[in-house]
Amino acid sequence: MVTVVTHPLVQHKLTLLRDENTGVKDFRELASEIATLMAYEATRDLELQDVTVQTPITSAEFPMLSGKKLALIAILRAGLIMADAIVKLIPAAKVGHIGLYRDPETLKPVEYYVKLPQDISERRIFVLDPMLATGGSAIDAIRTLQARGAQSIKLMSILAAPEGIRAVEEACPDVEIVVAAIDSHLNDHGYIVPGLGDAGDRIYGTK
Ligand code: U5P
Repeated sequence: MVTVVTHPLVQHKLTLLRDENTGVKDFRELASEIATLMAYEATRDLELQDVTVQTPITSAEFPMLSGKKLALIAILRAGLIMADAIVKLIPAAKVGHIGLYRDPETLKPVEYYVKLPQDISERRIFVLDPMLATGGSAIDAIRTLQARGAQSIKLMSILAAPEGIRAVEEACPDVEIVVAAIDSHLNDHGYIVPGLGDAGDRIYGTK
């Protein structure tokens, strides 16, 4: 299942994010804000349970989050910005990291770092990577998580290519995908068109 977060605030901020004249500082702020707004949508189905609260006026029942705890899994390095933003909204979430780089020749992901919360099988997991291009990185990260017992996984990407969506849907049919936009296609170098360029480089100013 794919959810596109069409909220006007998200779409407006995404347009600013795409602009090549948007500098590092604004890019980071916008990416964080978009991730926060997307998290609002991606967590819509969290379970609630009533608890008793004493207000200054009276005692009554009110909803609080219940059920499974959350884990945010950042795909390094661009996913970090999303994890940092979302953990502010959900401070009880644990954060894991999966380090992948894309081989420039084969465009296939190479895994170089994995550090995950131990109780990953009991958590609702949000895999975070701002760009879903070929889908290779996301699929690799999802398989790594599933091999360690992960059951409930959502993939959150700010921008996706149709190729990446199809690849994840095929390889991981149980994984829900939440994006802010689906662009036209991938170019020969695996970049999303029209896209926003290399998310990691734009966040960290490395190009
Ligand atoms: N990536 C970008 N911009 C693009 C396409 C890919 O930054 O237009 C980077 C992202 O950092 C992401 C990875 O981590 O490549 C996703 O590639 P893929 O494995 O989905 O092809």
